[in-house]
Amino acid sequence: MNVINPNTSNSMTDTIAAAARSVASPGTQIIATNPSDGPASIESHFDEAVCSVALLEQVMAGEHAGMDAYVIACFGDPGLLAAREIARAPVLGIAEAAMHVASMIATRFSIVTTLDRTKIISRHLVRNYGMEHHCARIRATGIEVLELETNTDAVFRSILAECQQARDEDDIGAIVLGCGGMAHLVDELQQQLGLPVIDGVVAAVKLAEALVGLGLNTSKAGDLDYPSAKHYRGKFAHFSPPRR
Ligand code: 2AL
Repeated sequence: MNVINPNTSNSMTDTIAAAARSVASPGTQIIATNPSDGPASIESHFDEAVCSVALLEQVMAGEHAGMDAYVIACFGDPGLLAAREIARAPVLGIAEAAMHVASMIATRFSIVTTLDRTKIISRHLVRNYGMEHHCARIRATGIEVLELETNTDAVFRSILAECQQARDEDDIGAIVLGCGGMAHLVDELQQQLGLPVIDGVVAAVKLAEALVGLGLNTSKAGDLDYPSAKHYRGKFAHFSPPRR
């Protein structure tokens, strides 16, 4: 399984890889990657658009190598539907996985994410995934994505404080963490909060294993079929969808 961190932070990829491996079944090989080109962190629509290009290159390479599943380990699920179009194997986003898992163990959850401006990205996903009934509130901590890598006590305490407010004010049964770089905090947060805290990385890994176990691939009947063959010019020529 290829767990792709679409930002270029190697240390965040290590955090994500450790979380993924902590839940992976013995027969699952976790290949954690990040592109070498692109934004250091993803916290705007622009970051998302730019990172998607390199992310899709990784999925294309994975398809050539016969990868059996992909996880897009960024909470905006950038490039998810485009990745599904070019992949035979299942592709899961961590926001999608976390929200679906949360909705199965609690009727209502809140999302605790990074910067205020990223809330709109989560809000669009909540709507797209039909989670409006389940998502009580989207909360920002004001923490930048790369600050999570500093792993300081202050960062943890800010996230914990926002989660405590969510627990006490939002009438919820679970909290969804709104960044792949929060994966290492989930156990400690859950212990201190006394309610389920869901990290999308581990949720996506387990759901991807389930889909692989069920023998299910991305449907090529309908809108997720491979893009129709055409020529892409210039530096994007290698993306040209082939005739199949
Ligand atoms: C993210 C994430 O998960 N990784 C990243 O670079 N940005 N999402 C977020 N809401 O900050």
